[in-house]
Amino acid sequence: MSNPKRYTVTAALPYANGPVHIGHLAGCYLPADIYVRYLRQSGKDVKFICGSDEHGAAIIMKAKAEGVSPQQIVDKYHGIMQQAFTDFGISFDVYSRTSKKVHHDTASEFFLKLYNKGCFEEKETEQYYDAEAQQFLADRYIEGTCPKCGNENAYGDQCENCGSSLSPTELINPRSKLSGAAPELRKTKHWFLPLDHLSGKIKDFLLEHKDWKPNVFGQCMSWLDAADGLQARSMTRDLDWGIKVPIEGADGKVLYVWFDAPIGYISATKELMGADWEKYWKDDETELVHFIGKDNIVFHCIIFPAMLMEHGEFILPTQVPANEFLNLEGQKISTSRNWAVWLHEYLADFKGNQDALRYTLCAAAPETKDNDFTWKDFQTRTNSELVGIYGNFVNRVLVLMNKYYEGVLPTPNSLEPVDEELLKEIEGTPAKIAASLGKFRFREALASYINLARMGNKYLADEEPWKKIKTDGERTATIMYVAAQVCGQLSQLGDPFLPFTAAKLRSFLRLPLLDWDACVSRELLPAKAEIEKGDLLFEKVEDEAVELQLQKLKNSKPNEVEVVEKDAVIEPVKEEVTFDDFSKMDIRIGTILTAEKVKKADKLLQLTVDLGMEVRTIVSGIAMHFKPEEIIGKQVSVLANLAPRKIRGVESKGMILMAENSAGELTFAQPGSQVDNGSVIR
Ligand code: B3M
Ligand code: ZN
Repeated sequence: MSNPKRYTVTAALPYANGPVHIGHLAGCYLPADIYVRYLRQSGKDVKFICGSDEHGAAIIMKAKAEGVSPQQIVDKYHGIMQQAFTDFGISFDVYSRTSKKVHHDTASEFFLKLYNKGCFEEKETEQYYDAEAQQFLADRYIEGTCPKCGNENAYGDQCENCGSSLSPTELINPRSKLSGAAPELRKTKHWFLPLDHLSGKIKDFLLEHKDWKPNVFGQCMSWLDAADGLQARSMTRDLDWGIKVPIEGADGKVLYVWFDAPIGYISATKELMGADWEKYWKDDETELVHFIGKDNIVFHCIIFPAMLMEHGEFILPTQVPANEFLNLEGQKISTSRNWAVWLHEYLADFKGNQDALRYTLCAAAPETKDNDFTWKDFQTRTNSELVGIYGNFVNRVLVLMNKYYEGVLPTPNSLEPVDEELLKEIEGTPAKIAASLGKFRFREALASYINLARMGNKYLADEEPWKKIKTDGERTATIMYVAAQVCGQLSQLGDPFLPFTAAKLRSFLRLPLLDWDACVSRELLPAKAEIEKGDLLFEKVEDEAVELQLQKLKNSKPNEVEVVEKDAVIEPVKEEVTFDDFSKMDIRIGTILTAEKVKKADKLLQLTVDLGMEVRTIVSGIAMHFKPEEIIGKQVSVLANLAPRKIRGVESKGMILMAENSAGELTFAQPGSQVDNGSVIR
């Protein structure tokens, strides 16, 4: 839309089952905030909508793991997240929660409308049921191997490795997260959104948005073009936590969390605007922008739009600027392994230093591909760019201005080309940043902003007013006047990126926050304006602080609660056997003498093992876990009387015994100390 009347900007509703970390910020909340601050400053009518997503199996699982009620979980994390967002300067107009009545009502009405229009297909299907736990299993309660990429820990609704959206029955080797057992299929009734029948409409809609970021548009197209196309998706679940399905005969069923959550954007707008909410959702001249992380693309670009289309009264998203993922110190951020930088902890450890994190997260944002956050990089950027260039420049200007002119801006004299050049840059920067932000290129926008500080710093260093003051008062006045204009512009255009710093600087300069268009000026501070001496804008990040954070990460124990939630797939004990059964097995200790890869078989190693009485050839499927050279000489347990088998043309006599954890990692079953080869295990 070229000149929309208003903007509804949403940021993904975070699940209220854990605090916010830097990955969330870089992927979604920070770019959304920058964009909205910019729109506000441009005088646009914009509402920035967010809130906690308090339904779904993710919440129930967390409650189970912590041994408290789902309500206690959402209350706790809603509070932590809301506080952290506020303290970090994420300027939502409303931060609601999906447990509110307005949301339950809105989502129920939405469902009913679709139901009454006959939009749903009512289907009796077979669903996974955990007989031990006596309940149907929500998608997130089922894990298994992704049929698309082979990731062994894919969820029933989604594979986080390849981004595919899945249905639980597609998983290979499914297992229940409740009991670890293989679930069984049972009949249950649900209401499906027939995405298969809607795919024509969805495609037309998407094809109008070739302007979306390539990573977003590409993912949408691959969905549509998938061999099996779009599938009907159930909008209800067998669960007892969530919004009750508002029709007869649906006892024990709630709305699918991905049905109710995006409607949460609408409910939150109602909460914010009261009777005036509709134009933000029903007027064609409203631009609807969803900021999300890449794992939410399908829900915002396909499923929610399909819901909105079927409903009929709503506008559709016009932009979905999703980012990729941020890694941390070279590893994937992981809640379960506690490998994260939690926002509330950062805010406590680096008090008053919000902008340093905002700066690094924006400068290193995973805009087009996954990117890495490192504490070293954070330190370098803060110390050399913010403290060394920006802060240093502003401080010099303010101090000199007070020293030479008692804080009153001098009148400039004739301008030299260097002055003109800098003034032009000041004047042109608002448009440059605006152009970048219009394309959701936040890194580029920030670079233009910081470039201004860089140029100011260089100007001052080149012109050396501290020397000229002794010989050339006229020239010095001009230099100081021009340098002050850079400060003025930094204090204005900084609001989206570094709001705390920009506000501080405006207070030193005694400037209000001006309209973006008013910043297209080379004189934000007229001669005779009075400014203050101010104070340092940024704090240096010391080596010790970095060391402390790295240490914290190193010591970060897997979060036990989360581990229970994610990895508790300890295999149940197999059927009982008699002692006789057991004693049929001949398990011996042997030493691996040689090991080499089997040609054209990625997983196989061919070993020779000294079993005391003889040396055996054994083919073992462990090549993905061990390099041949690292296992030679190791003592291992061997099932010695397993019937010989030919594997890839090699006769394998026996089997190496391994311990496999729930993550599929292998270690040898080994004697505790060196023993004679051929020793018997019984
Ligand atoms: N709560 C998923 C997530 O936090 C989900 C987003 C909802 S947006 C409507 O990744
Ligand atoms: Zn996958």
